[in-house]
Amino acid sequence: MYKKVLVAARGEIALRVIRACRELDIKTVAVHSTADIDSLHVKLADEDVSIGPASPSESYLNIPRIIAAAEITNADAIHPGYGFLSENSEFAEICIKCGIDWIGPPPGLMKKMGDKALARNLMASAGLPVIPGSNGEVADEEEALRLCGEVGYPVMVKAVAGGGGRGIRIIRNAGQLSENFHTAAAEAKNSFGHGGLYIEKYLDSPRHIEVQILGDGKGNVIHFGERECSIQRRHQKLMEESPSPGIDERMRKRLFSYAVKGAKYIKYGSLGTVEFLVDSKGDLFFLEMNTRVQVEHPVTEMISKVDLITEQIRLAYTGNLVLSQDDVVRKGWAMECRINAEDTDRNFIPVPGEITFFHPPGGPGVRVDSHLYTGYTVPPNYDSLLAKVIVWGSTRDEARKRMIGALDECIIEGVPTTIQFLKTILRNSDFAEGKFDTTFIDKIKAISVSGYNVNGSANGDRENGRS
Ligand code: MV4
Repeated sequence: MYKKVLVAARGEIALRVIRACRELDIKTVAVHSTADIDSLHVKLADEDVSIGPASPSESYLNIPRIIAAAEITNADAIHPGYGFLSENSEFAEICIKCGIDWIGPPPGLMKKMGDKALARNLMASAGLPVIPGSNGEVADEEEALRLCGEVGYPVMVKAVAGGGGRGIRIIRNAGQLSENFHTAAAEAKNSFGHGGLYIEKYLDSPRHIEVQILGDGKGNVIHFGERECSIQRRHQKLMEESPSPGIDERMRKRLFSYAVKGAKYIKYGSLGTVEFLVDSKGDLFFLEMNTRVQVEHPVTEMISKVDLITEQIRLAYTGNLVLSQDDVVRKGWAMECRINAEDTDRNFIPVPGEITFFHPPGGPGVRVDSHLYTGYTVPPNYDSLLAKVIVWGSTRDEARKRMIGALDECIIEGVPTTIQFLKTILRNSDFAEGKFDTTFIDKIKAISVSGYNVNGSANGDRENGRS
């Protein structure tokens, strides 16, 4: 097994990888910017290397500095976590060329799946249903106009190099297409370095459901079930759960079959997630494939009792899948809430600052993945995720109620958090009945803004677990 792994990540996911390495008796190297010198992942790693100033481009996105840290600490492998360089195929290639193992998919596959238009074509070739739209990148506005005429409005114009909601627009008519096509291309070029666009029929009010897979890169792939991810605000997932309350067993089996089929077709290696949209008619379509571990992976770990990060590291080292599909037994219901340092009274603006008091929830079926500690200062330079609370219950309602209790217990003082907003969602009757899709947050915000009080007193609620 590896002797030493460099964790090229920060925050809670860096801690998560360090914990998996610790249980595999692997020494860990943390890299950190000067803004993260007091971070928990630095404290818990066996070694740490300061790689530069707070700015991501000079630290967590800086390939030479991360490679240098791996070389001076003699790390055998790099785990990228999520975010930053985790889906950067050039970084993966450089690691491998420098003789450092990449704990992730082969760079060529990362590159292919990072081209969202190519990913669509590959999955269509594998026999997966894809959303009607362009066959690859559209050449110019004329081709886009013709295609939209064929597909029918509304359509979604998406950036080939985008993903996760970045660089997408809903276009409702030809006039809007002319206005938006060139700005969308320019924005994509500016954001992703590539201005290519592709087109898909816009699916109204879909559910966003993803399937966790693990492949050995030789054509063997297993899945760990689905995750319901429709509770999103501006393409940022707020809550995830498994199983999905919105599909039946037949649909579930189809999702698994397509996800495994697609991953086998491209000979996928490592952890991966195949994302689908399920429309109101119950048709499912491939959306995109993520070539990294996801924020929401603990939901799958809670229902399958599999340590996905450990399996990913084992697979990177041995090249073989230890688990068979029959080894994956999913039981009960799991839910995850992402707690962010955001002010819901001010349009969810991120608010960094000192955590003056932190008390995580606990008890049966409650897991907290967080890098917080009392006295820690949340820097302004990175994402606003403070903690993930994940619960398990034998039924969905048991999980939902356990989550409400866990959020009630969770005390985070010093910065505003989204805890109360999350509880509003959990208490909503449509949510409680599993009746929601990707438009839910827009609907609930309309409801909650009217009767919702961020101080939590309006509904007799407790702000941050304090009365
Ligand atoms: C779509 C869609 C409907 N039709 N594509 C793409 C990135 C992912 N985060 C969400 N994406 C979507 N792609 C087509 N052809 C609906 C979504 C979508 C969504 C779109 C807008 C606002 C919120 C959303 C939440 C989940 C899914």
